[in-house]
Amino acid sequence: MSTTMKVLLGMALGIAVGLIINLTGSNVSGSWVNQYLTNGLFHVVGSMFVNALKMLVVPLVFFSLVCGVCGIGDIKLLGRIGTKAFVLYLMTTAIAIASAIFFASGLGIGEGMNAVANNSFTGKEAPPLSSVIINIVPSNPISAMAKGEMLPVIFFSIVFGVSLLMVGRKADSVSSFIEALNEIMMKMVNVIMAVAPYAVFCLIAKAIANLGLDLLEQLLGYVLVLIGVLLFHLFVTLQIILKLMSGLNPLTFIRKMRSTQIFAFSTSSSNATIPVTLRTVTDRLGVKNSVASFTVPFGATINMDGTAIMQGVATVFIANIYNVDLGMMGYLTVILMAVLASIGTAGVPGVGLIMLSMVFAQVGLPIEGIGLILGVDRLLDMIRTAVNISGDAVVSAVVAKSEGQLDESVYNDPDAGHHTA
Ligand code: DAS
Repeated sequence: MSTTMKVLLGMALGIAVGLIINLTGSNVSGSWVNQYLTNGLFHVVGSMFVNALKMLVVPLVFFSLVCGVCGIGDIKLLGRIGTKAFVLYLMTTAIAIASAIFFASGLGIGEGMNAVANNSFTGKEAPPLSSVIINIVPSNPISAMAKGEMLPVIFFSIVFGVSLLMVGRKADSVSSFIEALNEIMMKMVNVIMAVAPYAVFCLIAKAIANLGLDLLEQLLGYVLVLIGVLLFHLFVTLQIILKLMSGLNPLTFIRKMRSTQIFAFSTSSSNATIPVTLRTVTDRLGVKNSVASFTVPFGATINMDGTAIMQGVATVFIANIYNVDLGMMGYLTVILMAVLASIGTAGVPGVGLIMLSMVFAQVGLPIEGIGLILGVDRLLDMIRTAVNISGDAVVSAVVAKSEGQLDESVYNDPDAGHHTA
């Protein structure tokens, strides 16, 4: 049985057990159910899993970012094409999360729940945006890593990666050592995610036992709004950007990208989809390999519009569930964090959720809120990964067109590259 199915099964069982506890009124304080199950076993297992997610964040971001920058291969590539791609990737991600926060807060998902966070809830106010920006540059990178301050860690990782790239061959041993460590981190994500079905059972059972059917309705709202915003971004926002910035036909793009999106959906991994995205972007969209071979892997590492949308919708949802008013500054910080988090998120299953703990910590939301959405995340990860790679393909086409590196006869030929699709 696949991890996705196991997580869904864990969620279903958690809902059933949680509802039995809630509807039979067994969760009254002082009852053995409350003491040994809801705030006992379920709380302990769920909190340990959330801690394990947080444990991965710093090393995952550092090694995947340094590898992502080193993967550029040639510092000159960071020139015109790299700058265009980098700016467009950040722009599409910022638009994605801004639209997510706009729709999610406009639709008021999670409002009226007034859940009480556990004592682990920091409740700290979101720091003013000016101090967030100043603190991007760490005075002590090791201290920033030790404290899990992610913006400085991301800044240090990028500078370290660029410097490593500039040193060139003399640092080859360091590059391969870091690549090995990055592989280890990817494997560690799989190891932690293998426990997810059991953790989902405990986290959902505890949440439903405490919050009852209302939470289920709110969770449905979260899922539907998130899917709606993901599809809006994929079929409206990205297509407007494609049309306005390259003049290319969006309908052709949507038709030709379908098989690649299905592959991304089934693997939940942008990294695993890189070869398929690369082949589609070159053989079917007509992007020259000299551009695609840089923009596609670069995008798989730093560009995650779908993930940023999830982080925007999830932040609004959890803030409403716990009745926390983030305010405009709070949401601007979320946009900055999610854009930077997407830079640091390698394209493997489940990492978007791991980075969500970083966004929550930055704006003072209870990390345990992740437990409320964990059960549905595996399924949503499939959809947002398809959105992530579509964003990579749009930017690749726009950059290639602007550089005269896109063959429009291939783009407009319905059968181009069909044999290799
Ligand atoms: N599954 C990740 C990817 O490969 C995205 C995420 O976890 O949000 O793009």
